[in-house]
Amino acid sequence: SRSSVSHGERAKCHPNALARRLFAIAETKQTNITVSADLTTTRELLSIAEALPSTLPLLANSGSFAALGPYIAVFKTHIDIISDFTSDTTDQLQRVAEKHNFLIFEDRKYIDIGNTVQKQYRGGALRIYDWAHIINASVLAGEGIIDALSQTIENGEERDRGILILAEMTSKGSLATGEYTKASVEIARKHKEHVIGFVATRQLSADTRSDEAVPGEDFLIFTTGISISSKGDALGQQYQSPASAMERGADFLIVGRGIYSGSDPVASAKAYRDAGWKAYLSRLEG
Ligand code: S5P
Repeated sequence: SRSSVSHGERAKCHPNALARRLFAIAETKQTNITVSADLTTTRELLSIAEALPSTLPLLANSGSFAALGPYIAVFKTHIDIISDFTSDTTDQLQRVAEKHNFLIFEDRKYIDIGNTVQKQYRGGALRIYDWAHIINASVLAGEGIIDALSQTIENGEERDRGILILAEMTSKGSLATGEYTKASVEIARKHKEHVIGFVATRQLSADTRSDEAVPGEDFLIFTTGISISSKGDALGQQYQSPASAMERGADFLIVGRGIYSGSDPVASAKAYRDAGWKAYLSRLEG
């Protein structure tokens, strides 16, 4: 199965340039970790990515400086929770991303009609298209949303842009199941130039795909709801371990509080990276 193929091999023949770049990053840095940096100030966001002297309570305990850049493949943001956002926030983040060789994923979860999401992606105060390599969208409203986002990418100057379809969710009672998840895969197949994969809790294309592999099809699975120590939170989040997620077919593990809310985010990032990479290597062997 394709899950036993290495990132390096997948990078060689993947049709999408951004996916190739991501596989190469993972291979070079030996990490499949996406940090979900759900922090609420520019300073916190930047200092968790890059070594900045931190006097903030959240990171002050870390002893030295938090700097996750070297240990992650992707840095995931919720840019609309930053209380002091200016374009400088994302300008600086882009600089750090280049320096540490990671991609930026804005977890905006587009969900509206095409005309609206184009404005939300391209413009507004956040100008997400300008700085986020990866975005995600729900197909609740149908296929048009993916057409709309793809069109924005095609008409823009940046070539290294990719879409993940939100095919499942980790929260309790999620309705993103069954037919919805199946439709997510079908829509992705029609938009392979720009849809690089899914946010999902398991390998999806094998479910809807019969035995024969579709040539040129290689969707990336980003799995959220990852924790080494917790089973969930008070608001319905449900966690599985890095090993379990990798077993189910994850390619990239998205970790939020498991990394940034502890007393030593760098040590936590290393622990998740080691667990994720070990599981990846044993999948290659198995
Ligand atoms: O199904 C999902 C999809 C996403 S993108 N479940 C999720 O939790 N997420 C996001 O992943 C969520 O918005 C948050 O940013 C992150 C999980 O954070 P954690 O602190 O629970 O690891």
